[in-house]
Formats: sequence, structure tokens, C-alpha cells
Amino acid sequence: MIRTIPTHPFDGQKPGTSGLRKPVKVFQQPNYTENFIQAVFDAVPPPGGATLVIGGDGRFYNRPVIQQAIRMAAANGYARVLVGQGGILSTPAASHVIRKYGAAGGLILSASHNPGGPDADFGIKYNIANGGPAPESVTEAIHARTQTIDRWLTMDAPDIDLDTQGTAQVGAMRVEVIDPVADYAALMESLFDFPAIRAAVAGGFTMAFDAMHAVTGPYAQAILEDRLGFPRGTVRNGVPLEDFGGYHPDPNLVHAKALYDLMMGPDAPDFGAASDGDGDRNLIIGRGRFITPSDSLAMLAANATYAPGYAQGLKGIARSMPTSAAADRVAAEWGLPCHETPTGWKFFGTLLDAGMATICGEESAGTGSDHVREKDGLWAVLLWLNVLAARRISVDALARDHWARFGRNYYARHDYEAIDTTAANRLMAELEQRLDTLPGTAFGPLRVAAADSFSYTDPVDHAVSRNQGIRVLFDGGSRIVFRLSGTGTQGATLRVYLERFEPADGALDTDTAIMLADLATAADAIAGIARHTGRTAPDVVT
Ligand code: VG1
Ligand code: CO
Repeated sequence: MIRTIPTHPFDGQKPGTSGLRKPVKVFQQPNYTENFIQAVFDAVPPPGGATLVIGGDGRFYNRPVIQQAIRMAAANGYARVLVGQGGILSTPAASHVIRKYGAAGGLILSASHNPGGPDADFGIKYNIANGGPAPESVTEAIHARTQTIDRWLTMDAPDIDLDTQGTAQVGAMRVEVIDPVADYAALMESLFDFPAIRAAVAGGFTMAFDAMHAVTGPYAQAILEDRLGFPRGTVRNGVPLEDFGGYHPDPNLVHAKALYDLMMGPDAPDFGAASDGDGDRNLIIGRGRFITPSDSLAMLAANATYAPGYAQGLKGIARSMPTSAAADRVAAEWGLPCHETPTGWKFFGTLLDAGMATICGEESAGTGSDHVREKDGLWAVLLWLNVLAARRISVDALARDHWARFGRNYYARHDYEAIDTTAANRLMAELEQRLDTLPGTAFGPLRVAAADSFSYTDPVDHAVSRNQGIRVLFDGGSRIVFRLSGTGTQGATLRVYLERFEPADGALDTDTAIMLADLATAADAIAGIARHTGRTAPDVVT
């Protein structure tokens, strides 16, 4: 029987860069989670006979929310729910399942790279029928509904057994507990030259993959160890834990430091990689050579045709605005269109659907293609493996070869975390007011050529997104970007993105911090970071 539960709106249920993210304790308030899920169902009512995909990254609170979402989906008229066994579906796997089974959409329960556990974060993302994150028009409708909601719908039904594959009935709705890995692994096998990678492994190629106790563990074991022949133990921290073992499942040089140290040490394997909480990010480190995510995007785009799934060539490349222009240089040489979008994968969806881009990427270690509508950590790892196997080259040699051809975009992101929100907003507001006065001004050896606040008009649906970050462009192609994070849950996080271009005949193998030192100084002079925040150094440099 369908039950109607009265409720009141909560403030702040506004999806950010990637879904609604809050501390678990916030989601645990009576009605809070249900309000948001009901707002999704009200804003995007299911068409007749609709399927909903539900899965998450295995973090604390996943299971109770999945059980509740299943009852609510039944009460709201869904005909079928597909849910990953154990409540597990990586974000890219969920995207694939939505597409493959023609679902109307999906709920992905994850706060991605944010830490998990009773005292950490939880999140809910809604993806649409193309498998991608809901665009802003939809997230705005969901948010609007959360502000007026007065009831949510559920059914009297017991929890279903999430741990056994099979079917169950909740009211008139069928629930199918599916293998979370099988469809995804088959998709990967259809894109990449698995025999070539297997041959490389048989020939002694070694790797270390750090799953960070997050969702990628079962996927990485099934693909890297079971199908590609890497020995057991190649996948480290492979069991998803509700608190990620107490770590921060963010694959960067701070949180994946153990992997970084291994890769820079004397016992480094040929290739190192890691993924994040929900499996959509990737970190790539060769023996003795870290590859920035922006470079990884460019290098993968330049070499994608080595993989069978991309042998026909690329239709275009897309990158988020703060991502370095390394990919633009590849696009220019190949005569491909290159699109610059705001931060967040939702902005790539229309380009991918319209066939205007094949490969997309973000500086935050997200890379993906038109095979799904999310960024995809293991996909990037497998494309790297395919390219290395096909070219019989090391990561270091590939990087040097790439820079010698295209030049190098030295790049780093400086994050100032958990700063006072008022101070952060003031910093950005002041910066915006100064924009007109910046061109022509010198900061040390750097001269500002242009400065603006990034606005984007989607070339497909013409949706306009304003205030997507402040760009300060210098003579010679160097750049600083300032923006506030839309995924944090404590105060504000200021992200400062530094980039300097060095042509192919320049200094291609110099320390990044040295190459970017003038830009870091200029960033503080331009934005008054220390003055506004009291911070003299970033918390995280990636
Ligand atoms: C961050 C990254 C952005 C990414 C987003 C979601 O957003 O910068 O590139 O798309 O996280 O990734 P922000 O607003 O905090 O800068 V994930 O892996 O959290 O779904
Ligand atoms: Co993620």
C-alpha cells in the first residue's frame, strides 16, 4: 500500500558540481534524504513502465538509503529498479547500466572523493536517461521542488536482500539485484585490445593499482587481475569499506601518497594508478614520472587510435575551463574541434550526445569518452595500458615524446580548504570588481593580457552558465584561474589553478613548482589570498 508521509522543506538541498553532498549526520535527519529523493521523482516524474538504476560507492549509509529509495520508487510508479549487488555500482558502471537497459535515470549514492563514515560525508546524484549527470535545468527543478515539498511517498515493504543476485517484488515494481561488474567489464573489453595488454603482462609488464578501499576494487580485480592476467595483489586496498579505511578516497599526490612514493622508489612497477570513492577519477603515475590529469587527457587523446574502440579517430575533444590547454594543442594539430566547458561532467553530456566530442577531461583527474556519460577511472587506466602495450613504450618516454612534439603545459592546482565562507565570497567578489583594471598590469615578470569571469553557452541546447570561475590570462599563454569548489561540505574551498606553457624547444623537464613560482606569487598579489583567508600556503597541491 502506498503511504503519504507529511514533511517540511529543508534549506540547502541544492545540488553542487556533482549532486547533493552533506555530512552523513545531515542526511540522517528525519525526512531529509526522503525529501530530496521525492523532489527528484516530482521534478522528473517516471514515464510509464520506467526503470530506475540505483547503486553507490559502498560508503556508510548507502544501504539504508538504497532500501528507502526502492520503496519510494515503487510508490512513485517506477516499474523496475536495477540495483547493484551489495548496493555497489561505480559511477561509470551506473552510467553504462542506465544506457544499456534503457532506464529513465539513476540514483548514484556517493560523495565521490569526500571521506566516508558516520562522521564524514554522503551524497546523492541523479543521472538522466542518457546516463549522464542531470543538467542544470534538472538540478534547478529538483532544488526548487525541495523548497516547497510537503509530502513523500513510500510503500510498506520489507528491505530486500541486496547481497544476492535475483529478483524481488515491491508492490507492483520489480527489483533486480544485478552483478555490478559484468556489464562494465564487457564494455571495457569491447573498447580495448585486451590480448595486447595480456601479452605485455606475460612479457613482464607490472603495475600497482590503488583502489583506496573504495568502489573500484571489485572492478579492478575482475578486469586487471582476472581478465588481463596481472598477478593477485596488483590491486591494493581492493575491498570497499564503509569508511574507506579512514582515508580520503581522492587519488591525488596527497591522499595517494603511498602509491606515489612506490612509483618514485627503487621498486616501482612500470605503471601506477588509483581511483576515487565512486570510480570516476584516475591518477596516472609511471615509474619515476607523474602525469598531470591535464597532460593525461592530452596524451590519451593523441594516442587513442591505438585502442580498437577509437581506431576510427576522434570527433572532438572537450575539457573543463580550468583544465590546461595541453589537449587544445593536440586538437589543433589534428584539426579537431576543442570545447571548453565549465567544471563538472554534466557539461559534457550534450557534446557527447551530439557527437561533437569523443574524449573529455578535467584537471581533477577525470577523463572519459562517449562510451558512457560519466568520467571513468578504469577506462583511463585501460586506455593508458592499451597505448603503452601497443607502442611498447614507458610512461616517461611517452610523456617526453609528447612534450617534444606539442610543448608542455606546466600545471598545478592549489586548494585552500575549509576557509571561512564569507571571506571566500569576499575574495571572489573583490576579484571580480578588479577584472577591468587587470589587463596591462605586471606581476613580477608576468603581464596580464586579459581577465574575465567565465560564462558558457552550451552549443547544443544553448543553456547559459555564468560565474564559472575567474580567468587571468598572461602574455605568452600562462594563466591563473580562481574558483570556489562546489563539492566541499566544510566552509568554502578556494581552488587556484596555475598554468604555464613551455614550447617544444623550451625547458621541458624542469620542476613544476619552480616553473610556476612566479604564477603562485602573482595569484596571491591578484586575489589577496593571505589577506582574505589568513592562509599563506595551500592545503593541497595537485
Ligand atoms: C570537483 C572537481 C570537478 C569534478 C567534481 C566532481 O568539483 O573540481 O572537476 O567534476 O569535483 O567530481 P569542485 O566543484 O569541488 O571543484 V567527483 O569525482 O566528486 O564526482
Ligand atoms: Co568521483
